[in-house]
Amino acid sequence: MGEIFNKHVSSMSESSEIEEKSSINSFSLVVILIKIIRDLTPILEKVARNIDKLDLIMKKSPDILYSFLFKDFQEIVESPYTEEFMSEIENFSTNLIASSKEKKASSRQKVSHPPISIIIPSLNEEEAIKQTIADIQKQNLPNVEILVVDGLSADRTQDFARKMGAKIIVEHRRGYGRAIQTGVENAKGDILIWMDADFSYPAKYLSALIQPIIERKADIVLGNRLRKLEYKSMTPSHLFGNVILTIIFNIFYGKRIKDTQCGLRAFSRRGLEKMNLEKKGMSYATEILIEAVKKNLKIEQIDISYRKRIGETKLNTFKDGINILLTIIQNRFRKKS
Ligand SMILES: Nc1nc2c(ncn2[C@@H]2O[C@H](COP(=O)(O)OP(=O)(O)OP(=O)(O)O)[C@@H](O)[C@H]2O)c(=O)[nH]1
Ligand SMILES: [Mg+2]
Repeated sequence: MGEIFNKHVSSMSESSEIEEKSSINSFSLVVILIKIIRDLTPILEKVARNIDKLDLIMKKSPDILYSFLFKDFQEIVESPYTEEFMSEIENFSTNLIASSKEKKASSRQKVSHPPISIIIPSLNEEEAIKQTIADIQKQNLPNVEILVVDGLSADRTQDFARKMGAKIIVEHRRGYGRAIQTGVENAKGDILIWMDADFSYPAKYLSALIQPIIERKADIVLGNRLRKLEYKSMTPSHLFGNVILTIIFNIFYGKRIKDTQCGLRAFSRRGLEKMNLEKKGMSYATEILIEAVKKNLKIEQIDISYRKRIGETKLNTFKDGINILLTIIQNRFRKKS
Protein backbone atom coordinates (compact mmCIF):
# COMPACT_ATOMS: atom_id res chain seq x y z
CA MET A 1 0.00 0.00 0.00
CA GLY A 2 2.73 2.41 1.08
CA GLU A 3 4.78 1.58 -1.98
CA ILE A 4 1.89 2.14 -4.37
CA PHE A 5 1.17 5.45 -2.65
CA ASN A 6 4.84 6.47 -2.80
CA LYS A 7 5.11 5.37 -6.43
CA HIS A 8 2.18 7.58 -7.40
CA VAL A 9 3.34 10.47 -5.24
CA SER A 10 6.83 10.40 -6.72
CA SER A 11 5.53 10.24 -10.29
CA MET A 12 3.16 13.17 -9.58
CA SER A 13 5.83 15.25 -7.93
CA GLU A 14 8.21 14.63 -10.88
CA SER A 15 5.61 15.93 -13.38
CA SER A 16 4.77 18.86 -11.08
CA GLU A 17 8.47 19.72 -10.89
CA ILE A 18 8.64 19.93 -14.70
CA GLU A 19 5.43 21.93 -15.09
CA GLU A 20 5.07 24.18 -12.06
CA LYS A 21 7.78 23.04 -9.65
CA SER A 22 5.17 23.37 -6.94
CA SER A 23 4.25 21.07 -4.10
CA ILE A 24 1.48 18.50 -4.33
CA ASN A 25 -1.90 20.21 -4.41
CA SER A 26 -5.25 18.74 -3.52
CA PHE A 27 -6.09 17.96 -7.17
CA SER A 28 -3.00 15.83 -7.56
CA LEU A 29 -3.86 13.99 -4.31
CA VAL A 30 -7.26 13.07 -5.76
CA VAL A 31 -5.55 11.83 -8.91
CA ILE A 32 -3.21 9.69 -6.82
CA LEU A 33 -6.16 8.27 -4.90
CA ILE A 34 -8.01 7.48 -8.13
CA LYS A 35 -4.91 5.71 -9.44
CA ILE A 36 -4.54 3.74 -6.24
CA ILE A 37 -8.19 2.73 -6.38
CA ARG A 38 -7.76 1.75 -10.04
CA ASP A 39 -4.75 -0.42 -9.14
CA LEU A 40 -6.52 -1.95 -6.19
CA THR A 41 -9.76 -2.63 -8.04
CA PRO A 42 -8.77 -6.04 -9.50
CA ILE A 43 -7.54 -7.09 -6.08
CA LEU A 44 -10.72 -5.94 -4.40
CA GLU A 45 -12.76 -7.70 -7.07
CA LYS A 46 -10.93 -10.96 -6.37
CA VAL A 47 -11.40 -10.49 -2.66
CA ALA A 48 -15.11 -9.83 -3.25
CA ARG A 49 -15.41 -12.98 -5.38
CA ASN A 50 -13.81 -15.00 -2.57
CA ILE A 51 -15.56 -13.25 0.25
CA ASP A 52 -17.31 -16.43 1.42
CA LYS A 53 -14.00 -18.21 1.75
CA LEU A 54 -12.45 -15.27 3.52
CA ASP A 55 -15.44 -15.16 5.80
CA LEU A 56 -14.95 -18.84 6.60
CA ILE A 57 -11.26 -18.36 7.32
CA MET A 58 -12.14 -15.34 9.43
CA LYS A 59 -14.45 -17.49 11.54
CA LYS A 60 -12.14 -20.49 11.80
CA SER A 61 -8.70 -18.92 12.01
CA PRO A 62 -8.80 -15.13 12.27
CA ASP A 63 -5.13 -15.01 13.27
CA ILE A 64 -4.02 -16.51 9.99
CA LEU A 65 -6.19 -14.13 8.01
CA TYR A 66 -4.88 -11.12 9.92
CA SER A 67 -1.32 -12.14 9.24
CA PHE A 68 -2.18 -12.64 5.57
CA LEU A 69 -3.85 -9.26 5.30
CA PHE A 70 -1.68 -7.05 7.44
CA LYS A 71 1.77 -8.54 7.84
CA ASP A 72 2.16 -9.12 4.16
CA PHE A 73 -0.05 -6.30 2.93
CA GLN A 74 2.80 -4.58 1.16
CA GLU A 75 3.30 -7.66 -1.01
CA ILE A 76 -0.39 -8.31 -1.48
CA VAL A 77 -1.16 -5.04 -3.22
CA GLU A 78 1.63 -5.46 -5.72
CA SER A 79 0.06 -7.26 -8.62
CA PRO A 80 2.67 -10.04 -9.09
CA TYR A 81 1.83 -11.30 -5.64
CA THR A 82 -1.90 -10.91 -5.90
CA GLU A 83 -2.41 -14.10 -7.91
CA GLU A 84 -0.22 -16.01 -5.50
CA PHE A 85 -2.02 -14.58 -2.52
CA MET A 86 -5.43 -15.42 -3.92
CA SER A 87 -4.41 -18.93 -4.88
CA GLU A 88 -2.96 -19.39 -1.40
CA ILE A 89 -6.24 -18.22 0.08
CA GLU A 90 -8.04 -20.61 -2.22
CA ASN A 91 -5.81 -23.55 -1.24
CA PHE A 92 -6.06 -22.66 2.38
CA SER A 93 -9.84 -22.43 2.31
CA THR A 94 -10.13 -25.69 0.32
CA ASN A 95 -7.99 -27.47 2.91
CA LEU A 96 -9.95 -25.90 5.72
CA ILE A 97 -13.26 -27.02 4.24
CA ALA A 98 -11.88 -30.54 3.63
CA SER A 99 -10.53 -30.85 7.16
CA SER A 100 -13.76 -29.57 8.71
CA LYS A 101 -15.69 -32.14 6.62
CA GLU A 102 -13.29 -34.86 7.82
CA LYS A 103 -13.74 -33.78 11.41
CA LYS A 104 -17.53 -33.85 11.04
CA ALA A 105 -17.37 -37.32 9.44
CA SER A 106 -15.11 -38.70 12.17
CA SER A 107 -17.29 -37.24 14.94
CA ARG A 108 -20.34 -38.82 13.23
CA GLN A 109 -18.44 -42.13 13.21
CA LYS A 110 -17.69 -41.82 16.90
CA VAL A 111 -21.32 -41.10 17.73
CA SER A 112 -22.49 -44.07 15.65
CA HIS A 113 -20.20 -46.43 17.61
CA PRO A 114 -22.40 -48.11 20.24
CA PRO A 115 -21.64 -47.03 23.79
CA ILE A 116 -19.53 -49.56 25.68
CA SER A 117 -19.36 -50.17 29.42
CA ILE A 118 -16.41 -52.05 30.83
CA ILE A 119 -17.31 -53.55 34.19
CA ILE A 120 -14.38 -54.35 36.48
CA PRO A 121 -15.23 -56.01 39.81
CA SER A 122 -12.46 -55.37 42.27
CA LEU A 123 -11.51 -56.63 45.69
CA ASN A 124 -8.16 -55.48 47.08
CA GLU A 125 -6.49 -55.03 43.71
CA GLU A 126 -4.38 -51.91 44.43
CA GLU A 127 -1.34 -53.52 42.88
CA ALA A 128 -3.01 -54.10 39.53
CA ILE A 129 -5.91 -51.67 39.10
CA LYS A 130 -3.86 -48.79 37.64
CA GLN A 131 -2.25 -50.99 35.01
CA THR A 132 -5.58 -52.61 34.18
CA ILE A 133 -7.24 -49.24 33.54
CA ALA A 134 -4.21 -47.77 31.73
CA ASP A 135 -4.17 -50.79 29.42
CA ILE A 136 -7.82 -50.14 28.50
CA GLN A 137 -7.25 -46.41 27.98
CA LYS A 138 -4.30 -47.14 25.70
CA GLN A 139 -6.68 -48.79 23.23
CA ASN A 140 -8.43 -45.44 22.56
CA LEU A 141 -11.81 -47.06 22.05
CA PRO A 142 -14.48 -44.44 21.43
CA ASN A 143 -17.55 -44.11 23.60
CA VAL A 144 -16.31 -46.17 26.53
CA GLU A 145 -17.07 -45.90 30.24
CA ILE A 146 -15.00 -47.81 32.78
CA LEU A 147 -16.93 -48.90 35.86
CA VAL A 148 -15.01 -50.30 38.81
CA VAL A 149 -17.37 -52.09 41.18
CA ASP A 150 -15.78 -52.07 44.60
CA GLY A 151 -16.88 -51.59 48.17
CA LEU A 152 -15.07 -54.22 50.12
CA SER A 153 -11.47 -53.31 49.33
CA ALA A 154 -9.47 -52.43 52.42
CA ASP A 155 -6.61 -51.02 50.33
CA ARG A 156 -6.27 -48.08 47.89
CA THR A 157 -8.03 -49.78 44.94
CA GLN A 158 -10.88 -47.25 44.86
CA ASP A 159 -8.56 -44.23 45.16
CA PHE A 160 -6.31 -45.44 42.38
CA ALA A 161 -9.22 -46.28 40.08
CA ARG A 162 -10.82 -42.87 40.67
CA LYS A 163 -7.54 -41.10 39.92
CA MET A 164 -7.29 -43.00 36.66
CA GLY A 165 -10.68 -41.59 35.62
CA ALA A 166 -12.86 -44.67 36.21
CA LYS A 167 -16.34 -44.40 37.67
CA ILE A 168 -16.52 -46.10 41.07
CA ILE A 169 -19.61 -48.03 42.06
CA VAL A 170 -19.79 -49.02 45.67
CA GLU A 171 -21.13 -52.51 46.33
CA HIS A 172 -20.78 -53.56 49.95
CA ARG A 173 -22.25 -57.00 49.45
CA ARG A 174 -19.88 -59.87 48.80
CA GLY A 175 -19.51 -61.85 45.60
CA TYR A 176 -18.06 -61.62 42.11
CA GLY A 177 -21.47 -62.20 40.50
CA ARG A 178 -23.13 -59.59 42.67
CA ALA A 179 -20.47 -57.04 41.73
CA ILE A 180 -20.97 -57.75 38.01
CA GLN A 181 -24.75 -57.48 38.37
CA THR A 182 -24.45 -54.12 40.16
CA GLY A 183 -22.13 -53.00 37.38
CA VAL A 184 -24.67 -54.01 34.73
CA GLU A 185 -27.44 -52.11 36.56
CA ASN A 186 -25.32 -48.94 36.56
CA ALA A 187 -23.91 -49.28 33.06
CA LYS A 188 -25.07 -47.01 30.25
CA GLY A 189 -23.58 -49.02 27.39
CA ASP A 190 -25.28 -51.10 24.73
CA ILE A 191 -22.31 -53.44 24.86
CA LEU A 192 -21.11 -54.62 28.26
CA ILE A 193 -17.68 -56.06 28.84
CA TRP A 194 -16.46 -57.83 31.94
CA MET A 195 -12.83 -57.81 32.87
CA ASP A 196 -10.84 -58.62 36.01
CA ALA A 197 -8.98 -55.93 37.93
CA ASP A 198 -5.85 -58.08 38.18
CA PHE A 199 -4.18 -57.18 34.82
CA SER A 200 -4.54 -60.77 33.62
CA TYR A 201 -6.63 -59.95 30.51
CA PRO A 202 -4.80 -57.91 27.84
CA ALA A 203 -6.99 -55.01 26.73
CA LYS A 204 -5.70 -55.31 23.15
CA TYR A 205 -8.49 -57.87 22.57
CA LEU A 206 -11.34 -55.48 23.46
CA SER A 207 -11.83 -54.29 19.93
CA ALA A 208 -12.02 -57.86 18.54
CA LEU A 209 -14.28 -58.84 21.43
CA ILE A 210 -16.99 -56.30 20.62
CA GLN A 211 -16.84 -56.65 16.84
CA PRO A 212 -19.23 -59.66 16.50
CA ILE A 213 -21.79 -57.79 18.64
CA ILE A 214 -21.49 -54.61 16.58
CA GLU A 215 -21.99 -56.70 13.44
CA ARG A 216 -24.96 -58.42 15.11
CA LYS A 217 -23.33 -61.82 14.62
CA ALA A 218 -23.39 -62.58 18.35
CA ASP A 219 -25.07 -61.70 21.65
CA ILE A 220 -22.11 -62.95 23.67
CA VAL A 221 -18.41 -63.06 22.86
CA LEU A 222 -16.19 -65.19 25.09
CA GLY A 223 -12.45 -65.11 25.38
CA ASN A 224 -10.60 -68.42 25.23
CA ARG A 225 -7.40 -68.43 27.27
CA LEU A 226 -6.53 -72.07 26.82
CA ARG A 227 -4.93 -71.82 23.39
CA LYS A 228 -2.53 -68.92 23.97
CA LEU A 229 -1.87 -69.42 27.65
CA GLU A 230 1.36 -67.75 28.82
CA TYR A 231 3.78 -70.00 30.72
CA LYS A 232 2.81 -70.24 34.41
CA SER A 233 -0.01 -67.70 34.00
CA MET A 234 -2.42 -70.13 35.67
CA THR A 235 -1.69 -72.39 38.60
CA PRO A 236 -1.89 -76.13 37.73
CA SER A 237 -5.00 -76.49 39.93
CA HIS A 238 -6.79 -73.55 38.19
CA LEU A 239 -5.84 -74.93 34.78
CA PHE A 240 -7.06 -78.41 35.68
CA GLY A 241 -10.31 -77.01 37.14
CA ASN A 242 -10.97 -74.85 34.07
CA VAL A 243 -10.44 -77.74 31.65
CA ILE A 244 -12.55 -80.23 33.64
CA LEU A 245 -15.42 -77.77 34.18
CA THR A 246 -15.40 -76.85 30.50
CA ILE A 247 -15.54 -80.52 29.42
CA ILE A 248 -18.41 -81.25 31.85
CA PHE A 249 -20.30 -78.14 30.72
CA ASN A 250 -20.03 -79.16 27.06
CA ILE A 251 -21.18 -82.72 27.81
CA PHE A 252 -24.19 -81.49 29.81
CA TYR A 253 -25.29 -78.78 27.38
CA GLY A 254 -24.14 -80.23 24.05
CA LYS A 255 -21.96 -77.22 23.24
CA ARG A 256 -18.37 -76.56 22.22
CA ILE A 257 -17.40 -73.77 24.53
CA LYS A 258 -13.62 -73.59 24.69
CA ASP A 259 -13.13 -71.89 28.08
CA THR A 260 -16.27 -71.61 30.22
CA GLN A 261 -14.48 -69.84 33.09
CA CYS A 262 -12.92 -67.00 31.11
CA GLY A 263 -13.51 -63.65 32.82
CA LEU A 264 -13.13 -61.56 29.65
CA ARG A 265 -16.51 -61.43 27.93
CA ALA A 266 -18.73 -59.06 26.01
CA PHE A 267 -22.53 -59.02 25.98
CA SER A 268 -25.12 -57.15 24.04
CA ARG A 269 -27.57 -55.43 26.37
CA ARG A 270 -30.42 -57.08 24.45
CA GLY A 271 -28.93 -60.51 25.20
CA LEU A 272 -28.28 -59.76 28.87
CA GLU A 273 -31.83 -58.56 29.43
CA LYS A 274 -33.18 -61.96 28.39
CA MET A 275 -31.42 -63.79 31.21
CA ASN A 276 -32.66 -64.72 34.67
CA LEU A 277 -29.71 -64.97 37.01
CA GLU A 278 -29.56 -65.92 40.68
CA LYS A 279 -25.97 -66.75 41.55
CA LYS A 280 -23.91 -64.12 43.34
CA GLY A 281 -20.46 -65.69 43.53
CA MET A 282 -17.97 -67.07 41.02
CA SER A 283 -20.56 -69.50 39.60
CA TYR A 284 -22.41 -66.48 38.14
CA ALA A 285 -20.09 -66.70 35.11
CA THR A 286 -21.23 -70.29 34.48
CA GLU A 287 -24.91 -69.61 35.18
CA ILE A 288 -24.94 -66.87 32.55
CA LEU A 289 -23.58 -69.30 29.95
CA ILE A 290 -26.24 -71.86 30.83
CA GLU A 291 -28.92 -69.16 30.43
CA ALA A 292 -27.40 -68.14 27.10
CA VAL A 293 -27.57 -71.74 25.87
CA LYS A 294 -31.15 -72.16 27.11
CA LYS A 295 -32.25 -68.89 25.49
CA ASN A 296 -30.50 -69.82 22.22
CA LEU A 297 -28.33 -66.72 22.25
CA LYS A 298 -25.56 -66.55 19.69
CA ILE A 299 -22.13 -67.16 21.21
CA GLU A 300 -18.82 -66.35 19.50
CA GLN A 301 -15.35 -67.09 20.86
CA ILE A 302 -11.97 -65.48 20.30
CA ASP A 303 -8.57 -66.78 21.35
CA ILE A 304 -6.83 -64.45 23.76
CA SER A 305 -3.57 -64.47 25.64
CA TYR A 306 -3.62 -64.51 29.42
CA ARG A 307 -1.10 -63.07 31.87
CA LYS A 308 -0.26 -64.22 35.36
CA ARG A 309 -2.45 -62.11 37.63
CA ILE A 310 -0.92 -59.39 39.82
CA GLY A 311 -1.89 -59.71 43.50
CA GLU A 312 -3.73 -62.39 45.42
CA THR A 313 -6.37 -64.60 43.83
CA LYS A 314 -9.91 -64.32 45.23
CA LEU A 315 -10.91 -67.66 43.80
CA ASN A 316 -11.16 -70.57 46.22
CA THR A 317 -10.23 -73.43 43.91
CA PHE A 318 -12.07 -76.14 45.82
CA LYS A 319 -15.14 -74.30 47.15
CA ASP A 320 -15.78 -72.28 44.00
CA GLY A 321 -15.00 -75.32 41.82
CA ILE A 322 -17.67 -77.40 43.61
CA ASN A 323 -20.21 -74.55 43.37
CA ILE A 324 -19.62 -74.22 39.63
CA LEU A 325 -19.97 -77.98 39.17
CA LEU A 326 -23.27 -77.97 41.10
CA THR A 327 -24.51 -75.04 39.03
CA ILE A 328 -23.83 -77.00 35.83
CA ILE A 329 -25.59 -80.12 37.09
CA GLN A 330 -28.61 -78.49 38.81
CA ASN A 331 -29.45 -76.17 35.94
CA ARG A 332 -29.36 -79.00 33.41
CA PHE A 333 -32.44 -80.52 34.99
CA ARG A 334 -34.29 -77.28 35.66
CA LYS A 335 -37.17 -76.31 33.41
CA LYS A 336 -36.67 -73.30 31.10
CA SER A 337 -37.86 -70.06 32.70
N1 LIG B 1 -16.43 -56.25 44.14
C1 LIG B 1 -15.99 -57.51 44.28
N2 LIG B 1 -15.06 -57.98 43.42
C2 LIG B 1 -14.62 -59.25 43.59
C3 LIG B 1 -15.10 -60.08 44.60
N3 LIG B 1 -14.47 -61.28 44.48
C4 LIG B 1 -13.61 -61.18 43.45
N4 LIG B 1 -13.69 -59.95 42.89
C5 LIG B 1 -12.97 -59.44 41.75
O1 LIG B 1 -13.38 -60.22 40.65
C6 LIG B 1 -12.30 -60.44 39.75
C7 LIG B 1 -12.13 -61.97 39.60
O2 LIG B 1 -11.52 -62.51 40.76
P1 LIG B 1 -10.13 -63.31 40.66
O3 LIG B 1 -9.52 -63.46 41.99
O4 LIG B 1 -9.30 -62.63 39.62
O5 LIG B 1 -10.62 -64.71 40.17
P2 LIG B 1 -10.08 -65.54 38.93
O6 LIG B 1 -9.78 -64.66 37.80
O7 LIG B 1 -11.02 -66.66 38.73
O8 LIG B 1 -8.73 -66.16 39.51
P3 LIG B 1 -7.24 -65.78 39.11
O9 LIG B 1 -6.93 -66.58 37.88
O10 LIG B 1 -6.43 -66.15 40.28
O11 LIG B 1 -7.19 -64.32 38.82
C8 LIG B 1 -11.10 -59.75 40.35
O12 LIG B 1 -10.96 -58.49 39.75
C9 LIG B 1 -11.47 -59.60 41.82
O13 LIG B 1 -10.85 -58.50 42.44
C10 LIG B 1 -16.10 -59.56 45.49
O14 LIG B 1 -16.59 -60.21 46.42
N5 LIG B 1 -16.50 -58.26 45.28
MG1 LIG C 1 -8.58 -63.01 37.71
